[in-house]
Amino acid sequence: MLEQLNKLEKESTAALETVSSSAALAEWNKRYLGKNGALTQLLRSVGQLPKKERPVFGQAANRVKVALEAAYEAKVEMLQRKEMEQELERGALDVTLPGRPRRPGHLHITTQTLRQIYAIFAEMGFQVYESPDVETDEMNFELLNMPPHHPARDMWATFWISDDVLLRTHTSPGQIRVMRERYPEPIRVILPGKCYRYEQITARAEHQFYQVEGLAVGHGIRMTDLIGTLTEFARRFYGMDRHIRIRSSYFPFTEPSIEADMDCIICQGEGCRVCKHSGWLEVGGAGMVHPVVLQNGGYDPEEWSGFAFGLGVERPAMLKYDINDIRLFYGNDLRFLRQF
Ligand code: FA5
Repeated sequence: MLEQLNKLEKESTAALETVSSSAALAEWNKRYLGKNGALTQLLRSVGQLPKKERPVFGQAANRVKVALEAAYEAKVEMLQRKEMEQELERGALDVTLPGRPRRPGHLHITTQTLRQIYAIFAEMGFQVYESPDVETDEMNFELLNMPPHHPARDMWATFWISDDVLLRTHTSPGQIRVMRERYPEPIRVILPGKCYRYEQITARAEHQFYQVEGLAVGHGIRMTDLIGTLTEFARRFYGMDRHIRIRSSYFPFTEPSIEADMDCIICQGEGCRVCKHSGWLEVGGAGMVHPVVLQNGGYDPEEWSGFAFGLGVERPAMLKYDINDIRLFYGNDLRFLRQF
């Protein structure tokens, strides 16, 4: 029987060498290792041997079984690799195809506009100063010369958080904060940030939007400095041939107060739909810092003077890039955002 076992080992090993497909391999497995395979049958017949020969045969048969099973596993692996290679050659899986690219993100149009504004004012010597979005009634109104019940408070529809805490309606409270921090230094800062108003949302008005406040405090600062600064801003932002006009206006924290307009960038002052046929577009509100406000910031109005202005951010961007609806800014529609 040992001889039979040796013969079987030689024969099955030789047969395995010639196997070249999965089907043939399965057939080989059935023939030698399967339930009724040659090796299995030989193992079963061990009982016919005289008792003392059984251990020697048993050991030999087990060795052959382990060897054939290992050879079988190796063949399975080899055939799988071969089949994969053949499939690759046939081109079923083209591993050279580029992956799906991820588009790199980019800065939001508001951030881009803010950075343009920072760059323009930086060249005129203005630093950026940030102040909080959540403010007190005192900062947002009282210290800006609007005591409780002052009718001018109605100019800003307010989101109140409690009786004396609110979401700032404008960046102007930053004026008080920066003055109190910098006194007795002269000041030249811009204060950018988000503002919140309890307002109807329309194509021109959001309830959250950005402003950039400007504040200069020093000795002998005059209205002409303010006009020059706003003119320079308009020319750098919209184009060097812009003209500015000044109208008188009212803000409780500036005296005198003005509105600055520029000639319409669409019709060059002729009159069109964008400027509502007036020839002029709003740039922002401004004025000379009110003596009460200077005092509240710690600066003696007898010695110091200053100017302040408040610019929108989305509205200037709408004009510059010809955007007809402010709601597009924060609608998160990539088809809009990717255009800038
Ligand atoms: C003010 O808020 C004053 N604090 C500006 C100021 C500062 C005057 C310093 C004098 C000295 P006003 O409410 O006009 O002013 O707002 C200023 C700008 O914010 C507007 O010109 C506009 O561009 C923008 N703005 C105001 N409300 C909205 C809104 N609902 N949606 C989008 N932009 C707005």
